[in-house]
Amino acid sequence: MERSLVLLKPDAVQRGLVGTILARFEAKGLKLVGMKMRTFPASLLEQHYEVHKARPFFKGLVEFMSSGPVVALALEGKDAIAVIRSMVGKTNSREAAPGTIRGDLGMSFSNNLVHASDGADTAKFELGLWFADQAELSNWTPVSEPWVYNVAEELGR
Ligand code: FUP
Repeated sequence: MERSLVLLKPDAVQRGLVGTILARFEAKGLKLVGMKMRTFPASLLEQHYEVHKARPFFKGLVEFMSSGPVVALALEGKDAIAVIRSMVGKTNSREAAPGTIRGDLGMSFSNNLVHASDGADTAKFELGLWFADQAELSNWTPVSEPWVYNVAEELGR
């Protein structure tokens, strides 16, 4: 099982799309293991987007992401990182394929509703940053798990 960090950005919260987006992840079969909502400090966003520090859009991106409440999610599943990235779609919502979150719900490049970890190393770094306290993460077994996955083939039980 893999874990990924997902952020529902200020535009998702302002547009009342938190439930709609979360429902897609739940319906897919991803397990919610962490969730919190807050207006996070710019200092956290600067660390989160450190790789983009030298880019011209960095300042605006940090300002946008710290401008209002964000919902941070930790989601778990088999190949969760790649599965979630495919559900989110291309960065520019206008180019994102129909059926993806950005493709179905957005029209903007920068106000693109969601962030999702893009690889194993990034996920580890981002989960450590946003859910530094392990007590904020829930280890639990959904009753649906043996129906979401094939027990012998995918859960190895
Ligand atoms: P993504 O992985 O799809 O979230 O996109 P990136 O990590 O490449 O970029 C992070 C965020 O910066 C994007 F969600 C939107 C914003 N961005 C811009 O505003 N302008 C750019 O040229 C590139 C990214």
